[in-house]
Amino acid sequence: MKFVDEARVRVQAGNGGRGSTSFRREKFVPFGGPDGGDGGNGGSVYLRAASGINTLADFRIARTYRAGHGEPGGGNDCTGRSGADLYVVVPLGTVVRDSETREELGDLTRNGDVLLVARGGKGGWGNQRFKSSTNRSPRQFGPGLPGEKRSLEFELRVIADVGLLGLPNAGKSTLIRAVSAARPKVADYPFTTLHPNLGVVAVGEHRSFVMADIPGLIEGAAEGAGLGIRFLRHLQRTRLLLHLVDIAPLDPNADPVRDVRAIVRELKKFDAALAKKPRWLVLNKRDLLPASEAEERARTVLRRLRHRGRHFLISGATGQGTKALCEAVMTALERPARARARASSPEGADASPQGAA
Ligand SMILES: Nc1nc2c(ncn2[C@@H]2O[C@H](COP(=O)(O)OP(=O)(O)OP(=O)(O)O)[C@@H](O)[C@H]2O)c(=O)[nH]1
Ligand SMILES: [Mg+2]
Repeated sequence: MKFVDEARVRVQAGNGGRGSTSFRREKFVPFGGPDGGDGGNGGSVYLRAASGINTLADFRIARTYRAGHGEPGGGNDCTGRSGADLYVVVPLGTVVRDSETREELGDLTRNGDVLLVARGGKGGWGNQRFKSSTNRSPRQFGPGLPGEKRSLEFELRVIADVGLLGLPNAGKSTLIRAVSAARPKVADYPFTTLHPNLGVVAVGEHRSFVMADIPGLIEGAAEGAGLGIRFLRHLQRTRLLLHLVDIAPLDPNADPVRDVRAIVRELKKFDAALAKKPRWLVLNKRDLLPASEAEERARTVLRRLRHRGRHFLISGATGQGTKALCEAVMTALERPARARARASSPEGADASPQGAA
């Protein structure tokens, strides 16, 4: 199915039913008094997150989701039936905003999370509620309140622990294929990947993390170059970024250092918080060079970038170094949040050349 990560929908809760005006009429009971029941409440509209779906494609056609109306009250103190609530199922990671006020109404990140988006109208009072010592045969009734109506915007941000970042052709999809069961297309032209792919990376028994592969990023993406930067939203929930760099680019004029910097600039333009996430450099395609030259190039790139975070020299194609990379990612994710924050600060940054194999 087509991947869609933005949608607009309208939701309309049910109206409350009208209260009833009725009087008790019974043999041998004169002046039976008012007995009009209340109207039923209108149904509400809720969103419910479910893990089975991973796109907003179902919402491509804008439509209105309506809950049921409450039924009118009846005589003999009968309350009207309430309108049925409506649960609209959305993918995990859906951020919900009111289109008019721009207010964020909720973020559904866990399976089964429920969010009320339009409250049903209360049923109106039946006439018996209006009786008093001075008005013993009231004819008033409550009309029932209208249900809430809203226009919503959904934005899907996939839920992953680690995100892959890099120029087109850096080898992101090749890496996720090598370490998980995800099967995104790999090809030697830029922008092969057009939407995010998620893969579960198993590291030994009962230890795993979720990796997100997104379309490649190029300089000027914030201004719309290439596929733009909108896909970066899918990295916002991750805790760690793996920045893939091709150390043996085909183009003789390509400069990996300049490219890394360009990507960091695009990250900052999109979201300063994203640019501050721990980012490890993954120098890829080592199989294309003799080992000594690959290591020499890696050293040069790291020195010129003054990269203080961790780095790895791998080949997604042959799998060399990918196991060590995944082990390190897993260990970093397992560390308590406080220790992680310390490790990613510049002072605590890991300057030792570990994981270089
Ligand atoms: N020799 C070698 N080739 C690689 C390696 N990793 C990727 N490639 C090749 O590089 C090309 C691009 O790989 P992809 O995995 O599609 O790159 P990507 O980063 O996902 O690219 P986009 O989806 O366009 O952003 C393909 O021809 C891959 O076969 C590697 O480690 N070694
Ligand atoms: Mg790709």
